[in-house]
Amino acid sequence: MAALLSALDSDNYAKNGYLIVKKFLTDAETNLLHKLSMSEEIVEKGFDLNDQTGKKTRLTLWFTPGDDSFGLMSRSEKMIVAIRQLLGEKGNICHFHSKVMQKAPKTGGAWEWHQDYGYWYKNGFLYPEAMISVMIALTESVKANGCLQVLRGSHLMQRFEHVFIGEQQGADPIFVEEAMKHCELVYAELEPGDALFFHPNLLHRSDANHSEKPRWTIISAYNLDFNVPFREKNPSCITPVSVVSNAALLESGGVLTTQRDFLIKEKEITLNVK
Ligand SMILES: O=C(O)CCC(=O)C(=O)O
Repeated sequence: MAALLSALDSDNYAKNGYLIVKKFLTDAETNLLHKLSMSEEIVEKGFDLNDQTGKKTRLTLWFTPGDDSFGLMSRSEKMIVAIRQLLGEKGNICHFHSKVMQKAPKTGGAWEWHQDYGYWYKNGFLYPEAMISVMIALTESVKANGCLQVLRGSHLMQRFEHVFIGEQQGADPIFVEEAMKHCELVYAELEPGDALFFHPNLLHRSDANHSEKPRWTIISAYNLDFNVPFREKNPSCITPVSVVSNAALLESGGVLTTQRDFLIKEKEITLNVK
């Protein structure tokens, strides 16, 4: 498979802990996924997480990447090629989970400073370097509607202690304060179709959505199969993905499978399976 990222992209990811790829999805692909993400089936399978002020952010999370349009996107050749370039050749690429993040206008809540590996460590994954997240903007995601903020280069500080802050797990605030003295705060603004690849130890957060516009994204998380977690019961994260062509997403015409292994809040959220 041909390389998607340049050597400079890979260097920037290693140095900064994140990489923005503009127009990773075409407008047609983005519109298709955006429409599906607003369907009753997806919204209804989601759950709310309260931020500290009581504002809610809604997410719908599933593990196995199926044959529907979301699964075809997360298994597409361009996605897997890019991840291979960033994670290297040490193992086969597996899909841990994907989630549709729904930040409603005016009411969508904030996310505390955290590292994804703050959660995933507790699932028993031992090798953060074998993991990565990819956020794709389905709507514009900018400062006004609560885009992701990152501390550039903070992944090099390794994992911080995470504690429950309301319903979310946040990195120890004293350490975050210190990290902010060393790292530049970047608002990772995205246009629809742009992708943000980020390292599991990158500190990130987002503000509530105070604007009139929704902020919808999808985040897919991946793992290399040698990184076998000792507390995660869903096998998706150690099952190599079956790669599909880039054309498959549009060819699907917008298909949704509701027979999925969705995360249900009541049962599992307290086990750190975000
Ligand atoms: O969607 C957001 O603004 C933040 C999401 C996030 O930080 C995460 O899923 O790890």
